[in-house]
Amino acid sequence: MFAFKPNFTMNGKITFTMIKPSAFSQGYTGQILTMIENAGFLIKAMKKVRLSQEQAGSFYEIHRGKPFYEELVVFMSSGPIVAAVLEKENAVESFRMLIGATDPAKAEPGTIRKLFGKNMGENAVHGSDSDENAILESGFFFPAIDLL
Ligand code: IDP
Ligand code: MG
Repeated sequence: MFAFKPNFTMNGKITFTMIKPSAFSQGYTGQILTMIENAGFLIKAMKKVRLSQEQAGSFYEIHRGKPFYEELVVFMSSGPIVAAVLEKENAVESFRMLIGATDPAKAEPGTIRKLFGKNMGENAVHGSDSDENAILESGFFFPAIDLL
């Protein structure tokens, strides 16, 4: 019949992002998506969703036990987010450059976190830190078929 080959997920060409509740509620979604597209990323999948505390806790499982974990889980479930899978060559590193440092105060001028982040927690957007996590995080929100 037809062979399902999600090849693009395996070759460093995808990353995963979320527009966090603070940026979404302040009306920055359009501007952030425009910056992402203007930087050469193709949106492969996207949706607005509200995470439960349980879902947010599970997404950020890797940070469980860190001092900011509870605050992060409460914040990420405090309102709607936009989750998206992005495609570009060298996607993970390229996107981390576009968003800037975790702390908006330390982010380079012109980066998304510098422009739209408030503080270390409410830093406007998420970006995957590795190809492996990009695939895991994309799969948390989207079935593979949505990425074709
Ligand atoms: P990253 O988002 O730049 O990859 P991580 O260290 O993976 O940064 O942390 C995940 C998220 O947890 C950050 O984006 C931020 O929202 C939150 N966070 C990280 N460190 C702190 C902190 O020291 N205080 C409050 N929130 C933090
Ligand atoms: Mg991270």
